[in-house]
Order: sequence, then C-alpha cells, then structure tokens
Amino acid sequence: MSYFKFITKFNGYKKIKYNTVHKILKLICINKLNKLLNIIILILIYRKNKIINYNNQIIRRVWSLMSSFKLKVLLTGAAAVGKTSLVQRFIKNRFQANYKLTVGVDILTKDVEFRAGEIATLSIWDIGGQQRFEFIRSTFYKGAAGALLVFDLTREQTYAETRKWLTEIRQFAGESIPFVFIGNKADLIEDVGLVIDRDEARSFAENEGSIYIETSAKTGINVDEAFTELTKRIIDSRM
Ligand SMILES: Nc1nc2c(ncn2[C@@H]2O[C@H](COP(=O)(O)OP(=O)(O)OP(=O)(O)O)[C@@H](O)[C@H]2O)c(=O)[nH]1
Ligand SMILES: [Mg+2]
Repeated sequence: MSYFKFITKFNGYKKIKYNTVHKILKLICINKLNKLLNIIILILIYRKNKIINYNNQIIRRVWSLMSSFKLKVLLTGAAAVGKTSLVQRFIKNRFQANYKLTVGVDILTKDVEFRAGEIATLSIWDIGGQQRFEFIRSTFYKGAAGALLVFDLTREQTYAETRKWLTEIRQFAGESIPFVFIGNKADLIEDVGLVIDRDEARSFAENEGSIYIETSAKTGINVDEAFTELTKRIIDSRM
C-alpha cells in the first residue's frame, strides 16, 4: 500500500468513526434533551394544577365567607317517608315518633361545612308529600339548587313512586338539578325486612347521575352525610 492510499484510508476511517460517534452523541443529547423537556413540562403542568387547585380553594373560601353559598334544597318524596324527621334530626338532633303531616312547605336554614373550611348555608324546603298538596307543590321547586329524594324502606309503594317525583323535580327545578336518592327508616329493616332491591335502587340512582344512601332519622345514621353529600354535589356541579 502506498503512503497516499494509506492516508486516504485512514482519513476515511476517521471520518466514518467521527460521523458515527457524532450521530450517537447527537442521539443521546436529543434523547436527554427530550427527557429534560418532558420533565420540565411535567413540572409546569404539576405546578399549574397546584396553582389552579389553590386558586379554586381560595375562590371557594372567599365565596363561602361572603355567604354566597346560599343554596335552596328540596326535601321531596311521598307522604310520611320521613322528610320532616330527617330535617329535624339534621338541624335539631331530635326525633318525634308521632306523625304530623307537613302542610304545604316548611323552610329551615342550616350552615353546612361540606369540606374542611368550606361552608354553605342551606335553605331546606321540606315539602308536604300528601296528595292534597299536589296542586301547589310545583311552585316550591323554582330556584332549587338540589334535592333529597326520599322514600320509605318499609313501604315498596313509596319506592315505586320515586320516578314520578324525579320527573316532577326536573320539570320545575331544572333537568340537571343534582339530587341524592334516600331510602329512609333503615332502623326498621331488621324488624320489617327489606321490601326493595338495594342493587336496583343503587343502579337507578347511578343511571340518573346520583347516589343512593340509606338513612334513619330515628338513629341519625347517615343523615348528616346525606345533606353534606348533596351540598358537595351542588357546589361541584357549579365549579
Ligand atoms: N322508625 C323510624 N320512623 C321514622 C323515621 N323517619 C320518620 N319516621 C316516622 O315516620 C312518620 C312520618 O314522618 P315525617 O317525617 O312526618 O314524614 P314526612 O315525609 O315529612 O311526611 P309529610 O310531611 O306528610 O310529607 C313519623 O311517625 C316519624 O316518626 C325513621 O328513620 N325511622
Ligand atoms: Mg313532613
């Protein structure tokens, strides 16, 4: 091999080697850069979400401090299912065994801490479920922010009527009104037995965008939870 040929070959080899090394280095750099960019983007997204969440919290706090969370909520359902008893348990923490039907509507107010530090003032419209008040009922629904739709766990008929009640609420208070589906008098199940299908009640509620809760105004079980859950759902539907 002549000297000239050797030099050309050596330079060519060096060139190939240089190109390959250069390409590999470039690839590593690009990959690293990509990774670095991805990390930066992730940090930015995380920080942005944190800022958004933080801002939401501040807005909610200010809003609740200004008492803007004034919500009209309905207590509806057939007669004698326990609507008045639920609100009495919730507000006064008491229970009366004798039945006194609600004439038209009773309105009571209570502040609810639906999340730590977040308070809403509920104006609870306890609506008489007797047939005789049907003609006037729809006028009470206007402007409602949410509803507790109650049936009696010991009377199948009150459960069967709930669709009618839901249609009525939606017709007069708005199609998208948040509600919570309540099976009340849970304390009596032990004696009377279960007259409804719990899974069906649960899936009915879920299909209608709600949840199903069993309460007892007598023992107080799940009563606070029902009102708090409704309040959360109302606030979340507005955010
Ligand atoms: N054992 C038991 N009895 C209950 C419960 N809730 C209500 N009751 C009784 O059921 C009856 C009817 O209760 P109300 O709260 O007056 O029913 P309502 O739905 O307000 O009835 P209307 O005002 O007519 O629509 C009363 O005798 C209550 O004591 C409960 O959780 N357990
Ligand atoms: Mg009542």
